[in-house]
Amino acid sequence: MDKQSKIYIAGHNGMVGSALVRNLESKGYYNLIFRSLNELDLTRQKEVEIFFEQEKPEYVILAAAKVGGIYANNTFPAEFIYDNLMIEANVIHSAYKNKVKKLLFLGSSCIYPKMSPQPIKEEYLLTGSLESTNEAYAMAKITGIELCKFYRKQYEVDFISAMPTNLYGINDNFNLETSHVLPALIRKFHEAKINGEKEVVMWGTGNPMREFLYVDDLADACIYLLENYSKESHINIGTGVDIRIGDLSKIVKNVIGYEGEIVNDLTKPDGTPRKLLDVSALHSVGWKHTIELEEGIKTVYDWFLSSKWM
Ligand code: GFB
Repeated sequence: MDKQSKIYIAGHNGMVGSALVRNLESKGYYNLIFRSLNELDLTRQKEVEIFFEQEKPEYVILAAAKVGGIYANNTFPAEFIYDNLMIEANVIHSAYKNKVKKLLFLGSSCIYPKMSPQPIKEEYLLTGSLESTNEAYAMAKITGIELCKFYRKQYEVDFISAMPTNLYGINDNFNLETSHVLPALIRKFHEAKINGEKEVVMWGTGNPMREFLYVDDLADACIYLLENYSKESHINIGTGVDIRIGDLSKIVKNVIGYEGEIVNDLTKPDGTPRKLLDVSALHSVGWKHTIELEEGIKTVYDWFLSSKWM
């Protein structure tokens, strides 16, 4: 990739897409193109075809997706599978038709079997049953990997896939019904502190383990892979370290300075017990994360205090 390469970031308004734009700009890439949802609906095949024929991007990062936390995934599975399948199929096919030099598809660590051995190696894909709370999303993301693999095989295109672990960062979704755990806890502890509430409710038992990567690290890894990785196999992106949700809630509580109690809502699902990624392939390519969890949470909390969510 040259600094003048024409790079299309699909999903540039989201938490991941906006971090990709920041990272590319900081590295001097200036020929970036994007479209907001009301300009281009990626689930509409014709719109995507016209966009690619007119713009002819040289590189594509597919960070557009319907995403959400455990409750949203479990409650709206039809939307999660349909929207994601359509986006992936339309963008990947148009990228092939319009001779895109390289495409990076972003998936998720939930593609792996629920009971995978830990840490999870790339080759564990499709070796067991999926976690039921996010099966629809996982099926769509697995299909995205397979699309890249088969277009690579049949058409010899340089389409690669990366599987990030659980992400967090600025521009995250803090809606308590649809968000992931970290923004939810930040918002809950903050509001409880401000309102002098005696307790904060955490979903599930607090026993599941999760691995968290700050979104600016993820963006840096993506650009690094575009510049340095061209293999058929998808590659994991994570820190290689995980934490109990119960312990995570104590860190967030301390960062925010809330002094009340934490109680568990056992009517809410735990989801998969553990999904720690094996990041040895990523390390051997030459990339490692730099932002540790507590530091990242402090940055997000500062951002949250002056965001639209306040
Ligand atoms: O982040 P999260 O929603 O998604 O939940 P997953 C992680 C864990 O935190 C679960 C618990 O065990 C939740 O029960 N948790 C505790 C909470 N309190 C809360 C809360 O207030 N809100 C939320 N949201 N969780 C998602 C998948 O799974 O991970 C997606 O559904 C995607 O498909 C994403 O893969 C990365 O880690 O369980």
